[in-house]
Amino acid sequence: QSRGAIFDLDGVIVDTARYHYLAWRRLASELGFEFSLADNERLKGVSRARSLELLLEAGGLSLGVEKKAALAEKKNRWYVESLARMDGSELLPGARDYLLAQRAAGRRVALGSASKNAGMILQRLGIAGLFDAVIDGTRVTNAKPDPEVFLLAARELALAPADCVVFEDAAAGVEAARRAGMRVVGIGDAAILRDADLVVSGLDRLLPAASVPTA
Ligand code: G16
Ligand code: MG
Repeated sequence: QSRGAIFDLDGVIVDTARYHYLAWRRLASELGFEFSLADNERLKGVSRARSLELLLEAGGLSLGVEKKAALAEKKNRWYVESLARMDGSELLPGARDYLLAQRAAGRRVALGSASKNAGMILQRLGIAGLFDAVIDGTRVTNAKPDPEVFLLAARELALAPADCVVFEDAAAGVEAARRAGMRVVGIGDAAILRDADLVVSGLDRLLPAASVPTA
């Protein structure tokens, strides 16, 4: 039985991937190329800087450091604009109930996200108070699949990595959790999340029937 539960944000608690995609597509369009939803798959769970590299690669562009910094900032402005309209209705099914169930079971709960906007997103969703520790893109140097984000989360929860279980939707995140020495529940497609200990389609699938509201 694990004593700590560490949750990824995008794809596990909320579907911000849609907003990331719209902003990246707008940037690609300004740069003169198309960026499809299929192209966007590779950007999931990956840092902003690395996402831009993948986008430019898809468009066959090679740009200088300063230009890239300006483009990443522009994309982030559009993304943050779209977050301003976000509220608790955008929580993925079962997310709030599952976080509450973890706390009720006495587990310590942490966020382990690549996003530099995670704090604001938790506030907008109204769930910031459900986390004992929040480790996000502002606090780590090495992006997933490096285990840094999850190791830091365990340390802040004052737990050993072996006492923690990670919930992740991206292959890079599953690898990061493995490298941290943690068990991992994949959220999404078992074919993509092959290295997870267990894969379910969403946190709602992990809720006991008794805690699913009947009315
Ligand atoms: C999320 C998304 C990625 C995004 C990254 C950085 O990660 O899945 O697509 O590029 O955060 O986000 P930002 O530009 O807001 O710093 P996660 O780890 O929550 O799945
Ligand atoms: Mg994710």
